Amino acid sequence: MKIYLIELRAGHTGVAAQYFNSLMLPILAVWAERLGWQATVRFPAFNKVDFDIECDVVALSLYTHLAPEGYEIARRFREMGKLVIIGGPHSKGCAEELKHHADLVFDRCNEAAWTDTLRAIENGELRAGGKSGQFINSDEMTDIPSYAEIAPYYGKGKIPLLLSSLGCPHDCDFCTDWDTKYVKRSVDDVIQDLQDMKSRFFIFCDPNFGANIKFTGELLKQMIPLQKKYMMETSLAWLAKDHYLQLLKDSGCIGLEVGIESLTTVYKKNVLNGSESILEETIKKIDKIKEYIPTIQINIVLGLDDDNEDTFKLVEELYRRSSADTIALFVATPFPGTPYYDRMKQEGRIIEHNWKYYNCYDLTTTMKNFELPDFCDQMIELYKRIHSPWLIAKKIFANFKQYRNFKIAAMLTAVLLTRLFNTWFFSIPDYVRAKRRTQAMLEHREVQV
Ligand code: B12
Ligand code: SF4
Repeated sequence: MKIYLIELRAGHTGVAAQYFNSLMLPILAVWAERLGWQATVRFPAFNKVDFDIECDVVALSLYTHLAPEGYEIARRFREMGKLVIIGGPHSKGCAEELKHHADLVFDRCNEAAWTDTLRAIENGELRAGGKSGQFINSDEMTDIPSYAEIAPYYGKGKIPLLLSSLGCPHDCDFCTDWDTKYVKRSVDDVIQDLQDMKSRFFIFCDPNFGANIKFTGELLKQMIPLQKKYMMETSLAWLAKDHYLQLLKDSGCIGLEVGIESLTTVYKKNVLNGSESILEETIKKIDKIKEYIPTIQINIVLGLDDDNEDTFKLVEELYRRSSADTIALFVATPFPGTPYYDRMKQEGRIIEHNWKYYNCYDLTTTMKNFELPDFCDQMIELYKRIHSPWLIAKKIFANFKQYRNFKIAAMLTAVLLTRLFNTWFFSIPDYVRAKRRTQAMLEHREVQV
């Protein structure tokens, strides 16, 4: 039998996202082929989905902000008599809704559940076209196929991604991984994957790389002789010790994204102990990491309940004063299946029900300390300040002064110039539009009350 696996992409994605694909669909393809199925994996935008492809089953992986487009794709395939499966981040906490759009719905998936499902489809026990879809129960995934097996489905010319662990032991209330089990892969398997990987550069896409210090220390030690270069996303917790920073450097880490998340709300993953202000503590920690790792991006979420106007000044100060090279801003978004969503719903604060706005940039809830249009103004100002030409020049110069590496300085220049372009051509116009939209929504709400 034939399965067409699609991870829907936004028409306009960030520059970084165009250079790599995700791993879950190639993993599902490997498991399907082990059963003798033929699998085709694609990562298209809505208008590039191939509806003429020959297949019996379509499996869609959906992010929440792409759910409306995903539902339309599912509808068209179902009209053609295909059995449609939906999984991915959106399905966590949204299974009931998804049952109206798919024949089968997964909110997590391991090989046993996938294999049983495909066998049941082969035997005719699971069929397309029921009135309501069926939820398939699965345990967490604990094993993944090797890189050599995944690579043929991953896509040519893309930066390889690798997982050293699955899930996360932390419980940040806004994250869909807040309740997942943390599972380490075996060090030997990861090293074997790296040996099989031709590319010298790759990215670890673990939800929280380094969550287990002992395991990660062992892995990094064994990576040193391979002389690869890599980047990853992590939290501050384990980066306090010189020993691990040295290991990261020696094993080839050239960049990391640190999820600081907030300067007002404390998340356990960052072990900021509050002995001095979060701002000062964070700056010190970032500067320490920078002694070992040449590029650092900090990720910040704005609009949390403890945030107020001063928070915007603090975020600017954090970027200006620390040696972080880039900063990415996200708006607190209540993704279904998270404690944050449940709380926002309970407090009656969700004002936007169209999933397309759940993209971490648009506004979807009321905020405790802001009128929404004022929040948009603050975002516009912050974007302008953190991407001002002189601050960009200062960041590039500081990086070059510390590392004397032309390649890295050139890469940083390209990233920061793209951010400058995006600020004026996308972010500012987006927040001007968001301001109008929220104003209209709030007026409509007042009229209804
Ligand atoms: C790495 C990562 C990225 C990377 C790479 C993404 C990629 N495609 O690999 C980058 C940086 C590009 C990225 C970008 C974004 N990301 Co991201 N990302 C992650 C991260 C950290 C890990 C994802 C991962 O690889 N997990 C490992 C795999 C194996 O697990 P999994 O994806 O959870 O899949 C499991 C199940 O969902 C299921 N499953 C998944 N797909 C399918 C499909 C089928 C058919 C089936 C049956 C099962 C199934 O099986 C798996 C095992 O149980 C997660 C955070 C997290 N903690 O999980 C966020 C996360 C997925 N990202 C998120 C978001 C919001 C974004 C952005 C919109 C952010 C932004 N504004 O820029 C963009 C959108 C990109 C896009 N596609 O349009 C959200 C998604 C929330 C949601 N409900 O939509 C998450 C969950 C973080 C969060 N805030 O909670 N991201
Ligand atoms: S540490 Fe990262 S992956 Fe883990 S729960 Fe928090 S935000 Fe999610």
